Amino acid sequence: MKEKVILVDMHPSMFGIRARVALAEKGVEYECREEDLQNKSQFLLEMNPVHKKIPVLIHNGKPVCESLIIVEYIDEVWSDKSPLLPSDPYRRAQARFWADYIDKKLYDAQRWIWCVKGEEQDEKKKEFFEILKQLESELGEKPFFGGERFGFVDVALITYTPWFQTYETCGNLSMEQHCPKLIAWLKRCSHKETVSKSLSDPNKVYHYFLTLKERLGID
Ligand code: GS8
Repeated sequence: MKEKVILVDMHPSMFGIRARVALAEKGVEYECREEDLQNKSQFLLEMNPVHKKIPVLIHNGKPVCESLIIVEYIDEVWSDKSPLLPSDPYRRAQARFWADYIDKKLYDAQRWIWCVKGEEQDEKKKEFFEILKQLESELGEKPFFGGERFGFVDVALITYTPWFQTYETCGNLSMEQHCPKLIAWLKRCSHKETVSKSLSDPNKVYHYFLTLKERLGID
């Protein structure tokens, strides 16, 4: 049977990137449906009635929601190529731990760009870099979080990297100065075509950020 794969996505957003990278790693062809989150389609509401968020992967008519669950699903279904999660149960648990850490800690911490100013912003920024330092320490001397190979944690974290330029502009800072190991890791990841073609353009991300800020009335 010919596979039918659809990805409901919205380009400058973070989480769709995870599904894009995983599908590219596996060489899966798919149809991308770009969503307008200000005017959600009936299709999105039907495919993700609980959260009503992108990304949603629809495989032969069946929807899968939540980006990390989508990545695991892709890894299991197209298991013959480029494994993302380790086969060893302990290493698999560790990979899930770090991906969960990224989702629980980093998403909130990077929100300093949205609303807080002055001392509060400095505090939040400090927390943000502490989390990135923790991730650098987990990376250690390995080329990728997955070890010699690009894997699940790399996919989980790569989604934030098109926002680095926005963090730099908003915080008047250099990501390379704060976390040189992560920047070197990002360069290694970007050498992979599966990654470079899936990442959002940082300029478009920054433009999207400014538009959204204006719409929300944040200065
Ligand atoms: C988060 C998805 C999400 O926030 C995941 O898939 O990992 N935990 C989920 N999606 C956003 C766009 S990305 O910023 C979204 O769809 N927002 C629409 C809304 O909140 O109404």
